[in-house]
Amino acid sequence: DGADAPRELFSKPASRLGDERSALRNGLLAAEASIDPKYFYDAQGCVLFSAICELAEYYPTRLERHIFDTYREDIQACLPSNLQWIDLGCGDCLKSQRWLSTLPAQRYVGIDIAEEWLQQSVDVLRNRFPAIDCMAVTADFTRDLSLQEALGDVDDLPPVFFYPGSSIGNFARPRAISLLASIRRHLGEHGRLLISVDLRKDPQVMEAAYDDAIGVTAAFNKNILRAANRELGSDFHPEHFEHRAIFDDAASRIEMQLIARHKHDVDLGEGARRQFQAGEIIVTEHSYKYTPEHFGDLLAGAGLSVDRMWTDERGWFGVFLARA
Ligand code: AVI
Repeated sequence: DGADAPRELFSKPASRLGDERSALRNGLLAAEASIDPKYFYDAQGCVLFSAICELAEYYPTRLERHIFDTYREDIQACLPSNLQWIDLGCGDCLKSQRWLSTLPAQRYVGIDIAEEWLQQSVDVLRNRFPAIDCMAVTADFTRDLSLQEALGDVDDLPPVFFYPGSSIGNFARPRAISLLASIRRHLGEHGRLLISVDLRKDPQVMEAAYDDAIGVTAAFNKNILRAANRELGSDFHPEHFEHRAIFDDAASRIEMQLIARHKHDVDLGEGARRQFQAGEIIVTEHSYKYTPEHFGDLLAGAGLSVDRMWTDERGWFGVFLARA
């Protein structure tokens, strides 16, 4: 009955759902099998991801909080004096709450794909900040960011796009550039993009962040197979796969993999089957790690220029402020 289907898929037309299902199945049938990381974030995956953010090994969330807390006033001083705060992938809106307590924001626009959660989270914000005009937009902004109506006249009220958490790091360059370019198109003269990204460091530190000692990330990775089973009617057994995270130095990215423990067959639904050999890999995620210079180049590739950058004492994580 679809009650367990990922929420993001609810309001989509049947044809679009069919396309996404085919894309998922084709990815699993390809010579180098892969699953789009968007399938991580079903109800169980969201809980596991929250747990990842609390792990000793997963430094990005903690460092971002540290940078925001340390430089909040400094960052704020670089933003327009009247603004609308555009929260990309707002989730529970908690990261933005800290900013809205002190920012001269007149409007808040929270954008997320998880519709039910989004309404609730934005209602909480509305109650807490009655002077701010809060609105919720359900959209997969990573594919289509058309916000003309929601933003109104950006010269009157410059938008500050807030894209934290190094989420941009999960996109390869072409998609990252196309998303950043679509943000740029909405900025106007005084609008800004406040975006965070994980920076390159000792590979051991990065690999541990994606392969923690108590196995939360392994559970998060394997959970994607349950999401695939729900979507495709496939019969993956998560315990037949092993979790691995490796840093690919040349591509400057962590690659998360699921490796078949032994040879076995998987029914992929609609008559499709695939045999996995022992050691065969399904790629589930890339998480790009940048130097500040390379992230500046990426922004420049989308027509954005860096105003300022803030980092932690070790230079492990970066917060960038950019303009058109
Ligand atoms: C959401 N995203 C920025 C996380 C990351 O670090 O790439 C997803 C994640 N995957 C494993 N751990 C965290």
